[in-house]
Amino acid sequence: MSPKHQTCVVAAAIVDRLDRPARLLAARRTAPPALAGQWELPGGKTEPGEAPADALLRELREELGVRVRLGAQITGPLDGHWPLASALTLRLWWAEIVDGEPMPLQDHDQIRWLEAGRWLDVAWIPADRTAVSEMVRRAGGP
Ligand code: 9L3
Ligand code: MG
Repeated sequence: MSPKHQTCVVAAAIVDRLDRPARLLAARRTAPPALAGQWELPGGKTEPGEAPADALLRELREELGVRVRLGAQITGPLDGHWPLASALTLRLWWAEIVDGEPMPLQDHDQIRWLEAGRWLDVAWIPADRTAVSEMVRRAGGP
């Protein structure tokens, strides 16, 4: 299957403010068993025919009950995507909440705002940890 037809997983690094991020939102998964208890940047799979950014807005509405504004994409090493443990790849965007208070409505049992300097303090899913480490590294760079 060409990448064009592959299911894409999309997720958001929701921060308190896009122009000067300090706090980052982490969400703890309840399923599947292999990932339950691990923390992620919230998001999910695109549906057939759905644009990635639209899928992300839908997922964040469903999972957390918030409406967000997307910022820049956070590019990973695979054509801009981040590797996942499965055959899937992950696309990430910065995001800022414009409406609603985030709540774990489905797929998560806890959410947590991580303060500046503490973005690696939770047990991230390995793929997400790689991305968050790189985000921290880039923020500290020029
Ligand atoms: N996944 C990894 N990191 C993330 C997200 C949102 C998803 N930040 C992985 C976990 C699942 C797959 O992608 O194996 C599909 O995610 P979902 O649709 O179950 O949220
Ligand atoms: Mg999800």
